[in-house]
Parts: sequence; C-alpha cells; structure tokens
Amino acid sequence: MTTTPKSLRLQIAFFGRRNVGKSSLLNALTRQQVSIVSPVAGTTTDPVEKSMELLPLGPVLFIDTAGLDDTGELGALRVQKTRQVLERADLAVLVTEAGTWGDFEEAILKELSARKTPLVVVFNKIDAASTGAALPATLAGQKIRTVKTSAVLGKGIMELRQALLDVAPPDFIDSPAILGDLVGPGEMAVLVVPIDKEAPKGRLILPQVQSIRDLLDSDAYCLVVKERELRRALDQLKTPPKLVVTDSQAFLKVAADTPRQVPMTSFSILMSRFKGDLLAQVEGTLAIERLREGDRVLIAEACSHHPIGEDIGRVKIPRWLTQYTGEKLRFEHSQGRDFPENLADYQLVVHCGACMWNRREMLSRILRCQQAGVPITNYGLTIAYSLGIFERALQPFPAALEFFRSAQNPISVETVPRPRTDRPTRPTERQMVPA
Ligand SMILES: Nc1nc2c(ncn2[C@@H]2O[C@H](COP(=O)(O)OP(=O)(O)OP(=O)(O)O)[C@@H](O)[C@H]2O)c(=O)[nH]1
Ligand code: SF4
Ligand SMILES: [Mg+2]
Repeated sequence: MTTTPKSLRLQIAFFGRRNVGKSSLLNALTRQQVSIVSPVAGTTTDPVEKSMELLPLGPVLFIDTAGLDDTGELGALRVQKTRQVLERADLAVLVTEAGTWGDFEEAILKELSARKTPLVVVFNKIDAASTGAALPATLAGQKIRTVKTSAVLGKGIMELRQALLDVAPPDFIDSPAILGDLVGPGEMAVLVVPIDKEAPKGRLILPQVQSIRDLLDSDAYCLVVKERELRRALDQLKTPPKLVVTDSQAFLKVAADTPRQVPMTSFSILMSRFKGDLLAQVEGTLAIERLREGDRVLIAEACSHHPIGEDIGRVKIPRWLTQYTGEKLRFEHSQGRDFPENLADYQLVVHCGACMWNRREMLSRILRCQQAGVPITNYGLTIAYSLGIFERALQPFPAALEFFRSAQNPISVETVPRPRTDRPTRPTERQMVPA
C-alpha cells in the first residue's frame, strides 16, 4: 500500500487513563478496528501501532498506549512501555473524560511540555457526562488545544482531525518537493510557460519560479519554453526529458507536441500534490461525471490576484466543464479567505493551486469539504479531465493513476484503496527509496 518508512511518519500517541476511550477514539479516527475496545479497564496491554494515511495529514503512525495509571507488576511494565512512547511521539493526544482530571493528567502535560511535544487534549464520552467549561478554558489559557468527542457516537472526530492538523509540526505538513523528486540529479525537465497577454509583465509566476528552484536544489536542470517552441526544443534534445510541465491552459497543444512516452503534467497538478492532497483531489475530480443540470459548482481562488489569467476561473473552467458534461451548471466563485459556510450545497468545489498558501491552510479546506461531503478538485485536474487527457496528466504519479484506473471499475470509489506513494518524499527518504 504505502511505502513511507515508519520513522518518517508522523507518530501520534494516545495517552490517558484506563478506559477513557483511547482505543475507541483511534478506531473512530481510522474507521477500522486497530485496537480492542472493552469495558474492562486496562484492555490494551502493549502499545499498538498502526501505520496509515490519515486525511488530511498523510502518512502517520498511531500508537495506542495502555493507561499510564496502571498498577501491579504487569502494570509497571506497561507504564515503562508507555513512557518510551512519550519519548518518541511527534504529537500527543491526551484523552480524558468528565470528572477524572487530576495529578495524572497534569503529570503528562508536564512531560509533554518539557519535550515540547505538540498536544491535543480530548474530552471523551461527552454523550455520558459534561466536562464543564472551566477546565477547557484553563487549558485554552495555557494554549493547549482541546476537543470534545464521543467516540461511540462518532461526534467531534472531524474536529479532532482538524486539531491534529493544526498542531502537527510543520516538517510533517509541508511537502519537501514540488517536482525535484520526479526529476533526478542530472536529468532534465521542460517547463512550458505561455507568454500571452495574461502572463504578468516581466516576470514568471510563483509555481514556475519555485519549480525552477526545486530542480536546481535537486541537481536537475530545466529548459523553459513557450508552448509554440516546445516541439522544436524537444527535437533538438539528444535525449528526451524526464518530465514536461505545462501551464494547464496550454494542455492540449503540449500533449500533442510531447512524445507519448515522455511523462507530462501541469504546474497546477504539481501544486495539488505540493499544497494539497493529490489523491483526495483526484477522487474529487471523479465527481465531474456525476454533475447534472442545475448543480452548483464552487470555483475557489485562494487569493484575489490570479496572475495566470483573469478569466480562467470565471470563463475557461466553466466553459470546459459545461462542454464536457453537456449540462447547464451553476457556477459560483469565492476568493481569498472567504469560503462559504454552506459547502454541502455544492456538488463540486474546484480550487486553485493555492500557490500563495501554506499546505496546512489548503489541507484544512480539503478537510472542510470532506466534512461537508462535497468533492474537491483543483484547476489543473479539472482542465485535464474536461479535455480528456486526465490519465496522461497523471502519468508522473503512479499511485494517483492507479487510483483513478481502479475507480473506473464498476465497484464504488469508496471501496478503492487509497495508495499514497505519490506524496513527495523527504530528502532522507529520497536517498533510501530511489525514484
Ligand atoms: N459512553 C461512551 N462510552 C465510551 C466512549 N468511548 C469509549 N467508550 C466505552 O468505554 C470503554 C473503554 O473504551 P476503550 O476504548 O477500550 O478505552 P481505552 O482508553 O482504550 O482503555 P484501555 O486500553 O484499557 O486503557 C468501552 O466500553 C467503550 O465502549 C464514549 O465516547 N462514550
Ligand atoms: S493562490 Fe490560487 S488564485 Fe492566488 S495566484 Fe496562486 S493559484 Fe492563483
Ligand atoms: Mg485501549
């Protein structure tokens, strides 16, 4: 499924007294049985580890510990094991329930604070008893994030996901590479940059500049051409490039001029992987097939200045989507921080590449869409899909391509496993797992 080594996964440890619902919460988060849940205190005897993809954080390792307050000989062993987990956790979840906060919880807070380990405190079992307002307020005063949940009713689980995303260390959130992991040292990428009236005067746009920098950082090199020059430029190369990246608006011409065996994609699709979640957005793109007359499509731009062209969101994407679906759709637009509350009223959200944002912000938006049950895609993916070159544009990302192909099968998309190996790798991992 996924190849991210354990050490490179965000390790999220669940701490708490016996029976507060650690295992139940973990199961609710992962929606599968990872740990045994039982009304008998002290059920989890050893830390249970589970590697998985946690939307929207990516590869994580969940560690479910037995209660630290265990007693007896076996208990002492458990306490020791739990302490070892404390030492290696990148992020901690301290689970508690109404009326049980005491020295034990304070001791854990102290341990975590001494290690500067980010923490979320969960008040579980809110279906059974109220935690009151005083304790959450005190913790908020100490800048500790709190969430109220009911693991049995599945309440507050999305909020917990958001909290984990908010407190996770930046190293685990920010993707280390735009395309440097796709083009190796000594290899070449060709970047296609149309210089038309929509291009900003005298400069390149951020995704283009960042791509060039990323290639240089990776000891790769690049050739930057306008779309009209692409074919001649390719003809003059002694060996084919490792990758061609184009502005999405020139997709068709670039697809026609690039030999079939050369992987090709767009800056916007690279941005989906770099700033968002490529798999989630590929899955969202599939919703284009389900669009029907009168459906509402939200086109969202993360900032108010889209330098790629004034009309891509307002004119071109609506036109391509309408042509592809043959349906009369209702398009609405949002810009900047404004993102509608009524997301559930839309059948699709088409988001810009969010090049000006950090990844955490974009992942939060993806999570909000998921919470509302609305599929989210991005500009480049939508354009590639509407123009009939989706598979081609996913060629550099084998896991995304595999996911898309399996989703083409008659079985429902939900049952398709979501491999995540297309996530850019960290430098250490890049050395360990050659591309
Ligand atoms: N009412 C209610 N019961 C819950 C909730 N979460 C868990 N429980 C119940 O509490 C009991 C203990 O849950 P576990 O998830 O096994 O607790 P744990 O913290 O993992 O326990 P240990 O592994 O023994 O430390 C079970 O009977 C669960 O069904 C909740 O949100 N509400
Ligand atoms: S953040 Fe979005 S709208 Fe702003 S320039 Fe980047 S892609 Fe365009
Ligand atoms: Mg347990």
